[in-house]
Parts: sequence; structure tokens; C-alpha cells
Amino acid sequence: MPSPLKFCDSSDSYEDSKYVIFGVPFDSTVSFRSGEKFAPNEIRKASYNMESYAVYRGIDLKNSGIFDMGDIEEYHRSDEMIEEVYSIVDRIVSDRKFPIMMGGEHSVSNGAIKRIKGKVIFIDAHTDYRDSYLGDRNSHACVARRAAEVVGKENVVSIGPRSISKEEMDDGPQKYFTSFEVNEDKTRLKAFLKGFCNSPVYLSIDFDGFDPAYAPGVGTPEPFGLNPMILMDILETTGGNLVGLDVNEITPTFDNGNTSMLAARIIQEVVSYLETSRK
Ligand SMILES: [Mn+2]
Repeated sequence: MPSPLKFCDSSDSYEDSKYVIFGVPFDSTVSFRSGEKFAPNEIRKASYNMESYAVYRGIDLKNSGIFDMGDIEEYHRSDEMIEEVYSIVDRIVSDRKFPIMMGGEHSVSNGAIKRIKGKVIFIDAHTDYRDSYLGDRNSHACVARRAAEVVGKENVVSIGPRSISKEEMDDGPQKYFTSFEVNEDKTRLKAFLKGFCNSPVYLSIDFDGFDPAYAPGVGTPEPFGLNPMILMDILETTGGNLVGLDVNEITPTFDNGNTSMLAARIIQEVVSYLETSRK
């Protein structure tokens, strides 16, 4: 569905683009606070507050090959939404472009992961390893479990969990680094990621992984979270193997504006990282 608003600096055509942004306004499986379907346009609005010049990498992102496709239609059934995301990511990846998906709640990731079939890094406050939640296997509480079924449990890692159910602990979730460990010392995480990112890797950012002080507008906030600067460390370890990104679980209904702003900046940081590391 065409959105009148486009992400800043998305001035290139689809054909000329390297990075394709699209929104998935979906929040039908959320369990606590909803409104995630409003996030794509709030992130676009926030993006206009950014300079085109990305200071950290020292690069101007004007004409860097960003295209904003707009939003997909609003689905109420998660399986139909996931199929649609799969086909859009299929088109983008087949055209050798980098997909950037703006959720929506976390279940939007499963369509992309199914298509990309690479390794998966989650930033998340939760392990999302439930087999099913409130009767729905596509729930946002089951995302890592579904990913593990597609790419193998050993190819999934979560950074930032600090709220894990007994059921998930009993099942033995995917590899994870709690926010407590990462906040204390990043050495073990960085060493792990260097080995892990030796083949195509997809980055899925559930914004509740960050501390609510940085990202208050999320569906299920959890105290004791990550500092968003962790993104810089993660990007450095991916080498040239990062193949896709999504930002999810942002709910503008509960935001003071900072969470959408952080999402816009993260998209810009990832593009500027790719622009400077691939040359
Ligand atoms: Mn999640």
C-alpha cells in the first residue's frame, strides 16, 4: 500500500536502490500493549529529524540507494501477514538488495527469516522460545522458536534476554547473552559473534531489548536492558555478512517519540555501516 510519507533520503527508484525499506502495520498477536501497527509511519516521521550526514561513519547518505516501498496491507491473520512478508523479502533479496522491514510486532520477522535462511541475531528482552502462546504458534512470543525450526537452533542467538519463562528454560532455548552479562562485560559476546557471523546473518531488533529508558514505547517493557550503543559492536562483528534487518515491537501509543527516533537512527546506522564496509 503506498504511504504518502517516505523514509528520509529514500530518493532512489527501486531499480537503482540497494536498500529497500517497507513497513508491516501488524499487531494482532500482542499480549500486553498494542499500537505496533502505527510504528512504520512514526519511524518515517522521526527520520526527518536526522541529518543525511552520518557522523559515526563519516558518510553522507543522500543518494546512497535507499528506496521506501511503503507499507504492506494491514492483515489480521498472522499466517497471511507472514506469507506476504516472505514474498516481498523474496523479491528484494532475489534482486540482490538489502531488506529493511519496519514492524509491527515481532512476528513480522518470521516471513523474512523463512526466506533468508541465514543465521539470526535477535536483540530482545525475551528468548521468544515458546512453542505456542495464547493458542498461536505465530505469536510474538514464539519468534525465536520458529526461526530455530527454519535455520537450526545453533544458528540463532539472542542478545539482551532478562525475562524468560520456566517453560522456555525447561525446553532449553537458543543461545543467549543476558543484558546483565552484556552490560557488565561485552568480551564474551563479541568473541562469540565473530565466529557466529562467518556466513549470511539477519539482524532482528525487538526494541524491548533496549532499556526502557532508551526505548519506552514498546509492547512489553523490561527493566535492566541494553544500551543501544551495543548496535555498533554487533555491526562490527558481522563483517560483510549482514543480509537483512528488521525493527519491531515499537508502539507509538506508549512512546514519547524517542523509540521511533532510535529506530530511524538504527536504520540509518545500518545503512551507513553497509555503505562504508562493503567498499
Ligand atoms: Mn521478541
